[in-house]
Amino acid sequence: MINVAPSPDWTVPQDWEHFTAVDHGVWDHLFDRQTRLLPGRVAPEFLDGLKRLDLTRPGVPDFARLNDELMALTGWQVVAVPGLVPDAVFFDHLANRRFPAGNFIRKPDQLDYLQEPDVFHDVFGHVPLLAHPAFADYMQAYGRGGLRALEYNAINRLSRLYWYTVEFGLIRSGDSLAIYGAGIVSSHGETLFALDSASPNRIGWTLERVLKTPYIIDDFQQNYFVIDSFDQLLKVTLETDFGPLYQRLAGDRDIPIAAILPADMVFTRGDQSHVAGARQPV
Ligand code: HBI
Ligand code: FE
Repeated sequence: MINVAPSPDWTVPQDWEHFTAVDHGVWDHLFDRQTRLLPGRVAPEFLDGLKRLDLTRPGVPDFARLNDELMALTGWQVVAVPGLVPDAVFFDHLANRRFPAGNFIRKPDQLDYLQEPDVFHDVFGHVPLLAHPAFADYMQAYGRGGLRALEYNAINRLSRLYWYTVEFGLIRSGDSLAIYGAGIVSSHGETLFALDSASPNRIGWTLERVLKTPYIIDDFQQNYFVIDSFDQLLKVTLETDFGPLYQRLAGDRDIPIAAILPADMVFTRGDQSHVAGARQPV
């Protein structure tokens, strides 16, 4: 990658023409693998977004075309960035309904390996739900909250909300659970693990619980948090004044990463029924 002085918002032209046939082949391979796996496992709103945004067309998506559709649906846009951008820049994009997407794709020998988010994770993983009005508003609220958290020195705490919802969230779907987090839906291994493995905890989502729970970035998650609906996520986030909450939580210890608390609603595998405080069978 060429090192250029970044523009203040870190965006670069997508320059769609720079993607090679090999790049498009990687997209198609990953796309086919995930879209075979996802029906019945992912929130229906995700599949709906894929279809409405015409993401089923082959190849790395051309952002100009994608943005026409996305803008019309929810007023969001996708902008290209070279890779990870500073927190303040990332939050400012989200607060203005722009999603920064890495302007590169993993190599064919790295299909399951990612050091920085690439266009497959960012666009396939994140963008379909941006076509859903409640989720679209939630992402903007998160961006605004991030800018505010910078002032409170509370990024470490707020980033857990993003992690356990936008990246690794589960949602109730009838009597069972479905995935919606981009880190899961863009990963073959974690799609299976998050729903089927006996090892991770699946816990009813509450805002305070996730703000107090650390996470790991280099393996499948030990905790997944389950929302009732995207409306719930949006409502709680909009109605909470995070400033006083950060202050109140400041003295509290984090919850050990794999712990279950008596107040937790724990979802069990199989029948996916839930029992407060019960540990799921292992
Ligand atoms: N930059 N491009 C990109 N993508 C991200 O997901 C991202 C980022 N910068 C910061 C960041 N995420 C997170 O550290 C914040 O959510 C805290
Ligand atoms: Fe992501």
